[in-house]
This record gives sequence, structure tokens and C-alpha cells, in this order.
Amino acid sequence: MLNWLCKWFHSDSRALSDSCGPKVKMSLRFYYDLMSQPSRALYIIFKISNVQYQDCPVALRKGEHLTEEFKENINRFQRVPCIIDDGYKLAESIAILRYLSAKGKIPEHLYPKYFVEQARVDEFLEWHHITLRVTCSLFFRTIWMDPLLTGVRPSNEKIQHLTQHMEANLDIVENVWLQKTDFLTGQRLTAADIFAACEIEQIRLADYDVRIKYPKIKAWLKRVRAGCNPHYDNAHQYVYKISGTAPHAKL
Ligand SMILES: N[C@@H](CCC(=O)N[C@@H](CS)C(=O)NCC(=O)O)C(=O)O
Repeated sequence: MLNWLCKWFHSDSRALSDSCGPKVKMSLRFYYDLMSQPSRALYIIFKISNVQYQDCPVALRKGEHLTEEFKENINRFQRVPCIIDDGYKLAESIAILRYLSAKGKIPEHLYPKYFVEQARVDEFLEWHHITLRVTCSLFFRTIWMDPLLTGVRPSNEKIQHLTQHMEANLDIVENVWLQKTDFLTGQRLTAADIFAACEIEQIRLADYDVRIKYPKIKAWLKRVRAGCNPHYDNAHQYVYKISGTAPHAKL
């Protein structure tokens, strides 16, 4: 597993200009890395919605987003996901979702147009960004990514602290968002579920098995995966491979 990880981490990736190579010219370019949670969420949403785009993978591990060219021509914040739609540059996954929904590219069942239903999905997305996302990504970065880059492992106290913060938000997903419904904002799968699931899948990499303490999240993740496949598994192929945990594996 480690060998594979090292090879993958240091593997050559196509230059940005090549990866966006003009086989079929599309007006929408999508820049993403499947190791990035919001990138995966948009990737799944685009696939389900049949959004046509020019595929522009960006290898964060190779620092492809840190070049002057990327900053100047693609995203001034040097992050993924981002899009360029007919010359219009846009970053921030949720802004991209709303923009493409307004353009009629995202089906209403994923991101409702009726303001009352839309507000329910927005309520989750706004909550998610500064709670679940922040604490899950900090957990993943500190326990998985930083040691890979620096060779230094975090202390037990640090791990405990990060776990507590993350679990405070997982508790809210389990006991509040999923209290009465099959999905986070009702009885149907929406973009809210996809963003949250991608975030929670990431912590597999730091050996956290969410299924042990959280039976509702476990059952919900299965429903989200079933509702999004084959795109869900395609998006998570590296997470499964690097963590050594396919979805049906006993972690
Ligand atoms: N709020 C942004 C977050 C984007 C973000 O943090 N992207 C990360 C990957 S998940 C990134 O590009 N990191 C590159 C870096 O920090 O150098 C969104 O939802 O799109």
C-alpha cells in the first residue's frame, strides 16, 4: 500500500495545458482533484446532472495549483475546485453549484429552484462549511497529510483534541440532521448529502471509521452512495485505494 502511495504521490501528472487538451472544445472547463472533498462533490453532481465540461484535473500533490500561470489564468485563490465558463472564472464549490443551477444545468432534485426548498439545502451547506468541513479536514490534514509531507506525527493530545471537535459535528449530523429523515434535508438526496458525504469519506484516510459510533450516518452513507453510483465510487477511487478500504470492506 505504501509503495503504491509513494508512486502515486510522486507520479508525473499531465501538464495543465495538456490535461485540458482540446479534443472536444467545451465552453465549461472544470478544474479539480479527486483528493479534494469539494472537487469530488462537484464531480459527482456534474456527472449525475450530465453537465458537459472539459476535464481539467489538477494534481495538488504536485503543486500544479501553485504556479503563476494557475494564479493568473485559472484561479486567483490557487485552489480547486474552480471553473472557467466561456471565459468567466469562478471559484468556491457552492458558488459554482448555485451558478450552474441558475443556468439550468443542475436538476431540481439536487438543488431545488423553489426558494423554500432551496433554503433548506442552503441551510445545510452554510452550516457544513464552517463545522463539519473544517473539523473533518483538519483531522484528515493533521493525521494523514502533514505526516506524509513532514514525517512528523501529531501528538496523542492533538489527535484527541481534533477527534473531539470533529465528533461534536458528527454528533450533530447523526442526531439533528438525520434525526427524522433518510437524507440531510428531507427524504430525497440533494447536493447537501453529496458535499457532506465527500467530507466524511475523507477521514477514512486518517483511519477513522465513522460507522462504529454513528449508525445513522453509516446507513445514510450507503443511501448516498447508492443514489450517486457509479459516479460516487469513481470519485472516491483514490480514497478507497489509499485508505485500503473499499466501501464494503470491514474497516
Ligand atoms: N471553500 C472552498 C475550499 C477549496 C479548498 O480548500 N480546496 C483545497 C482542496 S480541498 C485546495 O485547493 N487546497 C490547495 C492548497 O491549500 O494549497 C470550496 O468549497 O471550493
